[in-house]
Amino acid sequence: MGTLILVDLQNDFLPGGALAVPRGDETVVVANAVMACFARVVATQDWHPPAHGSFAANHQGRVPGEMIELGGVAQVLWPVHCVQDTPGSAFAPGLAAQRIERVFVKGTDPGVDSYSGFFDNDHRSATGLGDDLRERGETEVAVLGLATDYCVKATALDALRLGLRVQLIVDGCRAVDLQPGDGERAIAEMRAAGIEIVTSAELLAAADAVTR
Ligand code: VGL
Ligand code: ZN
Repeated sequence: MGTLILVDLQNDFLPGGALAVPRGDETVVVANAVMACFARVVATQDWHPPAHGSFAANHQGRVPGEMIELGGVAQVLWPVHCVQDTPGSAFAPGLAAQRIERVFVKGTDPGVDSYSGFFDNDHRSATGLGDDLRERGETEVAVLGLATDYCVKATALDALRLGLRVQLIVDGCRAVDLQPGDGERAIAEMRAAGIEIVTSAELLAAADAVTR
């Protein structure tokens, strides 16, 4: 049955939030629906200190969307978002968060960003998610959440690199699309890497067939 990884289903990524992902709110109902198809549900949470280096506001004269270098890697500058212990970093309203067994925070080091739920962007420090899955002998994960072209993609690709079988629940994801088509290109990249692209309807139909 595998582990479902919910990526960054947080207020600041929903319409009206600080880093709003278009139609990001539509992922919540999909997340809730597919939880029952998995043995275990875990989540990642973007969890930045106020002084985080990915915030344009922390670099004089810079605006969101510009590129800098942070922690030795190329970095898009973002609006201030998902600051630790603020309403913007809380899980989305309506998410069945009581079904989440463990939460892995990321982006806590002000000197480097972390799109992946497994490692910082410089791949030097880990969140604990990889160890958690390995200790449990997990071999299969499914990923959904926000945003397709950043944290979902990075999380799914890292899971694959760790040797896991990875499904992307595509209707449970939405993209930032800084450039039109970024989300579609991210999905193509994941598919080409060996990630299985599935829909929630397919998962639910398969689960139904097993219990019938
Ligand atoms: C994300 C940009 C900055 C994401 C997080 O969750 O995809 N994107 N921080
Ligand atoms: Zn962030």
